[in-house]
Amino acid sequence: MTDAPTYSGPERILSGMQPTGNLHLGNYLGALVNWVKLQDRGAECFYCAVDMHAITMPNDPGALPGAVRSVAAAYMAGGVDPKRSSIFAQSAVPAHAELAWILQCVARLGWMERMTQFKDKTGSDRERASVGIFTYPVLMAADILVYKATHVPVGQDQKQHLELTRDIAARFMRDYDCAGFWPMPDPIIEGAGTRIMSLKDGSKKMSKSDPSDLSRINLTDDADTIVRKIKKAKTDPEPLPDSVEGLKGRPEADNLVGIFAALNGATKEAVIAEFGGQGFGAFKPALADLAVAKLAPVVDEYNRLMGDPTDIDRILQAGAERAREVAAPVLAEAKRMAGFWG
Ligand code: AQP
Repeated sequence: MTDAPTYSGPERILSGMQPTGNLHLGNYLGALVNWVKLQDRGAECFYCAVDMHAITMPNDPGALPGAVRSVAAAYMAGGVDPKRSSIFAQSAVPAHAELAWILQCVARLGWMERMTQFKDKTGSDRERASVGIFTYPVLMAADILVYKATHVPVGQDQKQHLELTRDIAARFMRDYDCAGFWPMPDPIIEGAGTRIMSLKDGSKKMSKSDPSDLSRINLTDDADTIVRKIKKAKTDPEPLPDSVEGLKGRPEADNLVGIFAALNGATKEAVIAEFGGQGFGAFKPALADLAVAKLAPVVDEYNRLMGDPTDIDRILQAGAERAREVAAPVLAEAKRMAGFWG
């Protein structure tokens, strides 16, 4: 018996963020810092602003193109280099949507119904949710597979969607008898910042759509705002514990320690070794200083880039051209295997 062929193509990196508001510290520490590091891996990188995902929830179409530019500027301000990575708008590459339809016919309803983010995002209002918010993990699978991406740097909340992508790829290759056509994309969920929580409620993830701006640090916040938000962040009355285990059951303390660790490229153990036993009166100013030192250059660069929207558009155009080039043969092959005419 001969072994089924496995994927043997080049490594490729793909990830994206929704242009649904200002990017925040969670997006930055959970995903963007890893995107930047991965540019040194030698693999081609594709980083898109997923505007097709953005319309799954109520949104302002007039603001969407500007939001895409803002996301692109935030990527670059955070360290994504357009000379080494393709930065583009998802909607500028129609292959995402075309492949998504084929993959919707491969994914099973039962798989989709297990997606926890759909339940979180729609809550009790499920009947009024768009079909898009239900099927968007399949579009995400298409975003990844259309480039044959081998690695996908994301935050913890996207782990389940990556597992779904692998299930869809495996099922497609089985149904269409094309083992080795797609890689099994690996999530890269690394560092102390893979799940940054709200500054106002340690049980909720930091999110663009949280109505309270005090719940998050935006990548557009100036130094005074960052300091104020950290000062107002929810904590408990106890000093920081002497060991990381002592953070259990203290979600807000755990979150602030995690943010410090992620900003410093360190571990929670290292933070506890330095601040264990100290109160938030001492820890918060140190965290605020660190956050300002790390984020102020990003905010300055973002503001500079946003001053020249024409240049951002030029980068988005070039990125989309390269993305279309890579996606076209993958889509053509998937269509051929699905038996489409022509
Ligand atoms: N709180 C977080 N901690 C760590 N990583 C996070 N990510 C998002 N929030 C956190 C990661 O950022 C990337 C882009 O996320 P997204 O913008 O596409 O969508 P999202 O996960 O739905 O982010 P938001 O902020 O919660 O947006 P809204 O409020 O619009 O739904 C992903 O890699 C994600 O894991």
